[in-house]
Amino acid sequence: MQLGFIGLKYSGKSTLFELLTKNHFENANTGIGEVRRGQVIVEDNRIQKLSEIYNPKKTTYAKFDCVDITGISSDSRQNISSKYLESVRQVDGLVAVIQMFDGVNFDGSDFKIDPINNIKSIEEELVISDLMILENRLEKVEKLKFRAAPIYDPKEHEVLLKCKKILDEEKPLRNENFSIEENKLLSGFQFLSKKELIIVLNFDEGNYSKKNEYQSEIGATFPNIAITSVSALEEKEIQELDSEEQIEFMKDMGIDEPAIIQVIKAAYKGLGLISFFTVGEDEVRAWTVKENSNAKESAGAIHSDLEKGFIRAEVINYNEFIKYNSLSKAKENGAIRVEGKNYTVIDGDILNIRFNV
Ligand SMILES: Nc1nc2c(ncn2[C@@H]2O[C@H](COP(=O)(O)OP(=O)(O)OP(=O)(O)O)[C@@H](O)[C@H]2O)c(=O)[nH]1
Ligand SMILES: [Mg+2]
Repeated sequence: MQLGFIGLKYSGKSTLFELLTKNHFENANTGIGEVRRGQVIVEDNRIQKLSEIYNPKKTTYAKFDCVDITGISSDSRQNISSKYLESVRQVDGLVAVIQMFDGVNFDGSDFKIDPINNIKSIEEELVISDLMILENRLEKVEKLKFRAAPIYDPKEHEVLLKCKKILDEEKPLRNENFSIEENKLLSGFQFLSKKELIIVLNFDEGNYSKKNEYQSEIGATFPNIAITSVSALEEKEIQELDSEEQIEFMKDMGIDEPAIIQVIKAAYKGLGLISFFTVGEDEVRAWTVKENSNAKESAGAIHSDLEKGFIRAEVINYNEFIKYNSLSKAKENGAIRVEGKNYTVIDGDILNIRFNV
């Protein structure tokens, strides 16, 4: 899974990126449009607890890949649609960082806090960028209209026109319903406005206390977008402290939940993801799959051999497991279920895959 950070110049993308990745990133970050890649570890108390119980050789948390891009001011829009946005085409979800503190613009003028217009212009840029790609393709498809399949695919033509209608109304594609077939036809275009968007309001210490007012106002204007509030710079400073001091400073700041947890939660929700676990003396590990994945597909997240040779899964949810603290005790109490390939895995399931290669 990959997240891409977008937003105006100086909004705090790199600060948030560094906070979330805890400095697990490549260092290249030089000019405009340059990308920097890193990893966010998905902190999960359940993995910590399982690791305490199993004391395994290795504990592996789920991870997100993140892409940080040096921003461009909103008034050089022609650049934004090309190189800058190209770098985020391959990501699964977009994190838009919105500046909620005073500062200066690219040209040295004073920055005015204006999240609603800020978000609108980000949406606009995503829509324009998609429209450019779509119109290009549409032109080609229309030229091929009288050729035989597979050169001309009327289904593709139809879905492109459907998208064009939405984008022409300046609406993002993400809120529309597409069939599985339509999604397949569209997947190659990697439309940006079709990706899940998460808004992160980035406050400074002075403005952080106004976060609830802002969030509800913005939420009313953009009801379909997940919005969270952070103070990236302050939290980055807090991250340097030892853990007891961290808790105290967070409390002082009125931060109920660290940015990393908030952003990960929003990403899981927005992208429709869940975690399942595997446990043992060698490794306790979290895996990330799409909601509604079945046992066989989930086995495939671990290894393709497990999917191909899938026989059955032994399943117990974490919430049930902690009543016993061991699989053998859970088994004695009949708490472990045996499920077939069509079982829908839910968040927190501990799976033991039986397979045959
Ligand atoms: N007061 C305050 N300043 C912040 C906060 N987050 C970032 N900044 C400052 O804003 C400036 C820009 O932050 P960056 O994280 O580099 O912003 P960016 O979005 O990556 O900028 P570009 O890569 O140039 O597009 C830096 O001087 C940061 O220290 C914050 O939460 N509060
Ligand atoms: Mg940056």
